[in-house]
Amino acid sequence: TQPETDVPALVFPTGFVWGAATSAYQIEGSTGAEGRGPSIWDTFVRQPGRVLNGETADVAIDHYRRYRDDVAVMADLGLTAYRFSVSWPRIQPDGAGAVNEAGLDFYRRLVDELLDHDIEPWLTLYHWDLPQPLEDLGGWPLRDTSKRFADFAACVHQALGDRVRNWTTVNEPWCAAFLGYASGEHAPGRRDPAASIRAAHHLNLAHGLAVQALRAQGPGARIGGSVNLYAITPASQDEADLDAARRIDGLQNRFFLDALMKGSYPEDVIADLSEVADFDFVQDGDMETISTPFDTLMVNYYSRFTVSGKPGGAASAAAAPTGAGSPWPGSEQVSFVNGGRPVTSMGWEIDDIGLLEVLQRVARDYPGIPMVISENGAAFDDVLADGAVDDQERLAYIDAHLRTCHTAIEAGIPLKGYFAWSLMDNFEWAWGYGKRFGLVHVDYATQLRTPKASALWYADTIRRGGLSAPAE
Ligand code: PNW
Repeated sequence: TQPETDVPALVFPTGFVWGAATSAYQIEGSTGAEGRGPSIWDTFVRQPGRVLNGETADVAIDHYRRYRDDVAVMADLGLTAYRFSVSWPRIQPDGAGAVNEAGLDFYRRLVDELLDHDIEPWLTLYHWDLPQPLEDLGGWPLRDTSKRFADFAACVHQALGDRVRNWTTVNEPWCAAFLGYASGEHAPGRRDPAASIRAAHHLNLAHGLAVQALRAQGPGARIGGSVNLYAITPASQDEADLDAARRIDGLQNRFFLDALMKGSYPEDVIADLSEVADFDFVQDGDMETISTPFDTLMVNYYSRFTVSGKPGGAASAAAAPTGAGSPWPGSEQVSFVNGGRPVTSMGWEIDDIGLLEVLQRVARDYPGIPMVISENGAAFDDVLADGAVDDQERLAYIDAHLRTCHTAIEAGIPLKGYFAWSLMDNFEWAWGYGKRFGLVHVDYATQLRTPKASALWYADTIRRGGLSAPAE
């Protein structure tokens, strides 16, 4: 192998954001501490059969108490930015009204610690931990939840807007709506396709109302809308497979992109959903609210889906181990097959070219919006041996996707940053602690953090500002 020189062959632009991401429920633990209320995930993990091995996130990786150590790890890696989410039930235990200052204080301390280490905080307002009292009232299928979210957004911005510049509204509305309310593999675990479409609309509305609530407090915030996008390939050129690909692209990608960026829902998706939903929940002005201009499209990218219109494949590309319904309302007959690529331990196809397709597609169909990769990464079965984790597969995954980012930037696509998912191993939702996405290994028995080979390589990449030429 060649020695790593300090001049990388693939140089990223000055100011490129080099980050890593986490979310509150997956890392914090201390779920009963200092006035925090219950979230839908606290309820869900206690129901039998919802999470592999019945694991909970009551302790998770104890970040609530260890955040100073974790910021020190980030500083060691040389991250220029850290993406995290705030726990709504820590800040508003009832989901509305009374504010728990102790909850806000935690994020004030975290943000100050980040700023002290020259790490830019990128704050996500909602990463799936809805206060349980709001679910009891109806959850995301209920329109009022969007308004409660806008109030929450205003409250957090009032407390942290002086020191946090980058704000993201709703992480991956597709997952929150369809894994939460259609397939039921995520909290609150409902299997009600009609309700899931209402949830999707109200998550979009929550995004738009939050953009307006933040803007109302002044021009300081740079606001991001989040989507999880996939490259999608039909299993063959048969009409049934082509139609399946159109349907999945419609529900996964265009339903959210068109809403946020164009203020409309795609006509073909509305038609696909005609047996499920009549869209009577869309009120005058909603689509204008949802498409209120924002600053950055936060793109989470993991994989390519290969889809077929014929039975025989899986009901989804990413199904939980606990069994679930379909997360594809109106298109339950579509089946997911392997396209012949290597997979991660989630079974997700590895395809960095898919990331380029996704970025090109957004740049072409929704021109002008700056983009940031807000999540990208892979789970593998890591082995800690002699105090180190030699995770070459994860390193290669991130290397390949960063090369694609460089290609995209060279092609003129306005890509401003990259956040690896995840900074540390953590609670992987329905998979519990069974899947490790971290750059940093966590020993769940001792909470010891150990940077993996991928973390050391990422630190080196950040320090040099780019990547070496590909090995010959
Ligand atoms: C994203 N799917 O979740 C989330 O934003 C993270 O919290 C999560 O840990 C990460 O990706 C890895 O899973 C997803 O079933 C969960 O298609 C499931 C799906 C997609 C994204």
